[in-house]
Amino acid sequence: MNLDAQHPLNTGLTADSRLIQAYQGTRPAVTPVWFMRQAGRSLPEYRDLRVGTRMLDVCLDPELASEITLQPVRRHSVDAGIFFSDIVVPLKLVGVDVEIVPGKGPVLGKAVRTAADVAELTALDPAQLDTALAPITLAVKRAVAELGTTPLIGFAGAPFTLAAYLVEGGPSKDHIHARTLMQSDPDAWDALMTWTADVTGRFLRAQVMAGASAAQLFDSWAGALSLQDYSRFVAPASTKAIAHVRDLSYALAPAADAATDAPLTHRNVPIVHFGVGTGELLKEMHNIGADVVGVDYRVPLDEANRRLGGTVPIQGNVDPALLAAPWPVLEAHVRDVMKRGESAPSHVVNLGHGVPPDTDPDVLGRIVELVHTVSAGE
Ligand code: 1CP
Repeated sequence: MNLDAQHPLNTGLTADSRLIQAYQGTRPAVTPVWFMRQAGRSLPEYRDLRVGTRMLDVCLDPELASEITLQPVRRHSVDAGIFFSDIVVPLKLVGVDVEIVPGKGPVLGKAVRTAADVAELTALDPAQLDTALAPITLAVKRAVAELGTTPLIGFAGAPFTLAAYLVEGGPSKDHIHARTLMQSDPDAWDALMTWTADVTGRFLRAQVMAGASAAQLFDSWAGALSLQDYSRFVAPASTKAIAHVRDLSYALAPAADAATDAPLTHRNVPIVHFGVGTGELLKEMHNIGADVVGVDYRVPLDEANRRLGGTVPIQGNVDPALLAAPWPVLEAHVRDVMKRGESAPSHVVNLGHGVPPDTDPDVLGRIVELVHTVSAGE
């Protein structure tokens, strides 16, 4: 389905941006860079705005959510905004009892541990989201209107990462209850994953329809799984989640010197897939229908590219721990990441996971400058 004519990919505002070029597999003249968790606690202006507010209330306030989305773009001149929200927002909107506890993360009123719990959860109708997502649509529209030629990335949690929170009842280290459930009751697991894919897929689609130029699926905790379990118990649901945006396309404006009756070229909205500790899963994570694979800091990009077969645009993989290292150490690391990234068809510089909250924001600005000047050969 072609996105509407006002969408920034169709108006031409973002279709030729460095980010979208790189996501489409073309190496732009200057390498694009953005940071996972670039909005948030590392920014004093974010901390000021958040005083006395609850995280999920902020996510559902279009003015605040769009403002926070814009803060890191203004400050760091990154090549993309990432929509400020959270992976559990669609769960909240469909009626799940979930809160985001400061310093901890998402906490559920009740853990989903049995087939009966799954039946109770999946009785909540994902179609409700089509109206409940209105504040998200509004926030995306506001942010996109301000971003102009800078593309906005929409995002959602992959079914497994969301299921890990649902089954554990909150953050956990090795997601052991979720991994038990998939093996001990595959039918209940399948019902849970299918429902979650529908809920999170609708959240992602709403963001792209409202103006996001790319979509990123975060399967942050997929690295807890073996390749075999990932393929059997997770990949099919991630494919279902992505199917909600896989059909969305835009028309490339004909080049100025091309004959005006030349047929328009349609491109799919690019989809990025990222997880932590997923070095063994990279190929499978591409195969679920993603265009771009995000790589954490554990696998060097030339090796990641080899594992992916040499044809897949990659994103990553500066080690977040080095953001607090002396600049010469960090600079050498970023240059090494860029060098190794040259092996892939195209590369978007990012971190191997999110910005740590105590990061000096000036360091992020210095990385952006370094990536842009080094890649431009200045
Ligand atoms: O009060 C606060 O500041 C709460 C901290 C916070 C923030 C800023 C949470 C709670 N979520 C967010 C925003 C957020 N979450 C964004 C947008 C900001 C940006 O990227 O610039 C995004 C993309 C997410 C996605 C998210 N939430 C993921 C996937 C990405 C990742 O880091 O792996 C996950 C796993 C979550 C769950 C979550 N929400 C919040 C926390 C602290 C956590 C992780 C908890 C845990 O370790 O299990």
